[in-house]
Amino acid sequence: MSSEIPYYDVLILGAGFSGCYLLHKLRALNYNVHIFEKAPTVGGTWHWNRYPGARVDSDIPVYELSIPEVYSTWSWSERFPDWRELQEYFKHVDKVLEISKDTDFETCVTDATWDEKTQTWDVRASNGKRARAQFFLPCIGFASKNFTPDFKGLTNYKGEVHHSSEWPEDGVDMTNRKIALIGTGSTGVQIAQEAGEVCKELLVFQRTPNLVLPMHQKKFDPSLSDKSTYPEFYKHRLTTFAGFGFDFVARDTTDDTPEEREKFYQSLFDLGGFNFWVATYRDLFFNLESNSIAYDFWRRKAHERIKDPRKAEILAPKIAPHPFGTKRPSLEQNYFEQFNKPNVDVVDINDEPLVEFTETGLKTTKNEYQFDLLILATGFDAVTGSFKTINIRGIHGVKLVDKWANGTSTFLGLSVSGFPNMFYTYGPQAPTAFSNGPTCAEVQSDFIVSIIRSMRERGLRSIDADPKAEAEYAKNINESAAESLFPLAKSWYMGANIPGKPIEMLNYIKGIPAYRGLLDESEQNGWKGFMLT
Ligand code: N01
Repeated sequence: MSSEIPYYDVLILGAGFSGCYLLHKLRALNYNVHIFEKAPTVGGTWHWNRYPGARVDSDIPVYELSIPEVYSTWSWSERFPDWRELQEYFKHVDKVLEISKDTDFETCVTDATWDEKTQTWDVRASNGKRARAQFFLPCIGFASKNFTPDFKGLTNYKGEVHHSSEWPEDGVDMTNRKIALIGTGSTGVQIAQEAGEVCKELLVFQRTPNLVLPMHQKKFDPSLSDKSTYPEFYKHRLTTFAGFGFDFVARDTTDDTPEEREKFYQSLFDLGGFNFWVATYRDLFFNLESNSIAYDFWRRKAHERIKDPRKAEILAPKIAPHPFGTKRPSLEQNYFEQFNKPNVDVVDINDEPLVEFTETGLKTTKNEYQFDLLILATGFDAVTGSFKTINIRGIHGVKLVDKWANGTSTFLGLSVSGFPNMFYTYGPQAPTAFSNGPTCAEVQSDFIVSIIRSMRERGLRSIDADPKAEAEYAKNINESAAESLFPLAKSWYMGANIPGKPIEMLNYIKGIPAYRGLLDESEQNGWKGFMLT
């Protein structure tokens, strides 16, 4: 091994939830472990997503690491914290776990190559940093490659333009501005709520309505949180479908009478958060008729709040844009109320498609709009896109992007055949988008740590997924999606938001307990599905 190139047992990419957790756990086992992080700080996605209103949609204490040293010394101020508080949380994580000590920041990895001869990964970054490692763990999140559609004439527009995920650190003053917002995903909804409060005018260009759910934000009194209950809660979190600590009920929608249903739906709305999505009837994602009943309730609730019938029909149309919950519902605090203001409007771009940008605004097939601030909340090349930002090459120099060009295949949503000693977290074919982030990150990280430890104990150098096991796993992902309503929505869950991307289910949809069952089965059977040497 060349003396100039640092060697690590384990090299992690990314200092978000997974990266911090893995570093902590592996360091405790005396591994020589290191992180390369693109950002100047710890925090992963929460370093980049600092647009107005950016806020997590999982509540507290669900959305935090289960590491006692971290949670016992930290208090949140709100049920759903915003990006500022999350950045503070990560500073705390860094202080308690000493993440920075073993991290190279502002180190954007461009290449990672498996070296068959030395059985190590050779990893290079754009700032010239390079390292070799026995294990390479990309923990790069599912939303690190943002997406700007190829809008005609966008470069002609002379006003200020920002993509939500590259928001300037100094912020953008939206006061008294004429703002155009494209995109109504989680990000668009959050920005609209902030922009609507201060703008001169806000135009929201909507292609698909967001079937938003009430957040029911509340302030926390730290003295009231009983941390002694946390260990039990974190165990319980692992037993629920989405790792949130609550779960679907063991009834189908039509098992209840219409009156019982109304009461039940209302109780879920009153709880707030994702309860109406993943603590509802168990057939929501599988039965179109049941799903329509949920949609009708949701629509009635929306229409009660939107005064203008034209806007109400665009924001909550009679015909559901897609089965409820098959695109991610965002949590809102006063989204619909923004549209009750005379200076806030929604433009249905299905009714008047965008034609082109001009120097001062944009033209649709029916109108021309003027504005001085354009906000693109147009999302991400989600889940697999993060891996396209790095040239990852496995056995015989095969590129990961080429392997996945016509469809994703992984084993257990954390390894890829032909890419030995590489494990990723919170990415393709894992519970990712259907899981609370820290839950998924910890489940996968614990499995990865067990593998690495077991290999050391057995004196093994390399591990690769068996291609047959991988093919079987990938087939199951797609078969289970085909039995659900998810393929009926054009969503980033299915890769449908990016032109040309294969349409396929990118996530494991059977929930955290079933996923953990697969990991346990592999571990208890001598890492079944893997080949070890
Ligand atoms: O991105 P999105 P996001 N013309 O892809 C529209 C996480 N996140 O940044 O729905 C016009 O959901 C697109 O329209 P359509 C979270 O998991 C979490 O909002 O494809 N419009 C859509 O409205 C989230 O789900 C949090 O028809 C176009 C929007 O742009 C994920 O990240 C906060 C268009 C993109 O929405 C992604 O969220 C933020 C076009 N050509 C993000 N192309 C929290 O936890 C796209 N759109 C709070």
